[in-house]
Amino acid sequence: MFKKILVANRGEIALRIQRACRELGVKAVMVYSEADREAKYVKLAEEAVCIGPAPSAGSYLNMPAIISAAEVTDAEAIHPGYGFLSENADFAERVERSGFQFIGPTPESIRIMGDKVSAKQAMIKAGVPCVPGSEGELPDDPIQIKRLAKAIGYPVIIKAAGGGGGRGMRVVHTEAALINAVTMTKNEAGAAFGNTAVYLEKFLQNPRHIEIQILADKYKNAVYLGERDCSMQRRHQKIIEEAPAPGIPRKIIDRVGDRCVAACKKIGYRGAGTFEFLYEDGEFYFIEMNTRVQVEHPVTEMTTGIDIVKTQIMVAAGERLPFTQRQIQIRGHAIECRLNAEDSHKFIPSPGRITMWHPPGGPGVRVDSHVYTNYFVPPNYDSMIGKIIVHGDTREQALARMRTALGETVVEGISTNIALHRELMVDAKFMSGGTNIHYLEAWLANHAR
Ligand code: MV4
Repeated sequence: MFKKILVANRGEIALRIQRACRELGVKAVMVYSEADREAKYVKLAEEAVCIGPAPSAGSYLNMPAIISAAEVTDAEAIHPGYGFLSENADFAERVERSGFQFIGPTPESIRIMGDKVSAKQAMIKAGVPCVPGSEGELPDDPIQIKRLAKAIGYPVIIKAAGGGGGRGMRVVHTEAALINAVTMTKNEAGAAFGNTAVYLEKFLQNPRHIEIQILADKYKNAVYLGERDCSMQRRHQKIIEEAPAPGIPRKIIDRVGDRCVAACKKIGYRGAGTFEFLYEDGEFYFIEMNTRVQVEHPVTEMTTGIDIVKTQIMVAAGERLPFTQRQIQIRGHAIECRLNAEDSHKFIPSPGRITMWHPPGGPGVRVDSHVYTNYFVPPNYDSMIGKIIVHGDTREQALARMRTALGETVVEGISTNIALHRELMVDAKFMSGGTNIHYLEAWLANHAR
């Protein structure tokens, strides 16, 4: 095991990784920007290094500053968390060239999955079910493009190879609109990602967003830890996640989970990863893979009892996965509500000083948050201030525990989205389970204030 690792992130995930290090007996070096001097995990750290000014470009995205911090503190490995440099193949490469272990997959895996065309081609080859589409970059010839779209059937969606997470997409309903839409998407993609490659897919109108968590070691052992339902989102920002996905038969999950594991073995994937799928009419369709730990990892930790962050560190250190697929059981139901420093209905960010922080507690309640009373939420970063995660024997019990937890939570001094979560936890459709990716935006339109 490593003696010391550097945590190249901020906020709740920095604290989460620090906690995993403590449990493993690994020293954690925290890095922070000038805006994060007062962060809880910096105060709790045995070692912390300031890596630059508040804007991320000079600090959490500053590769030389992060690598220098690892050098001066004698860290052996770097955990990138999520966001920032976590899915940057060049960063992973520079980390390893400087003699550190990158706690994540190889730069090559990150690069393949970062290009959505090569990711999809790798998945098709590995037998993972994908959305019917162009199976590669679109050709330039308009006649061939039209032929492809006609074969797929309208509506179709044009996606940029360099996009992902909702960036660089355009839905097309008719052949008359097709070529202009391809040209526009290519131009935007060139400007945004420096890559004009686009591909075509059948547009699924009312899917759910279901993802499969996997863990793999360096010896081609891989397991899946079940699924998460992340359909409750607004503008590609998830706000509630849960596991298991309501109403999806276990045998369908197991079938797709097995395909994900086979794909990991085939591409030599290592570390934690997530296969994102759209789920419609009983079928799974791969869309993207995330090569990092995700915000919503705790719901899977609650239903499997497996510590995903600890396992990431263990496999990066060269240990074998400490469990087999047969030993992984899904128990009960978990729900996560993301707490954001923002207006509950208008979603305007609300940074500032938290004058009162009273987190919930009790059986089956977990709070992952770096904030405290008198903490100042800086305006420079994502507005998420923490997550409340509950576990119960059944979905009904988890919902009841979440209602109680949200009722206990007090955040004063800034606006938060707690009121929205309280309303959604008593919404009849959400309570019955299985709402699709459009549900929250439609609900908000009907609950305008
Ligand atoms: C789609 C789709 C429908 N059909 N692909 C959006 C984010 C990116 N990861 C992929 N996205 C979508 N791809 C096909 N073929 C609908 C979406 C989509 C979406 C997906 C997941 C979660 C929320 C979403 C919101 C709008 C659109």
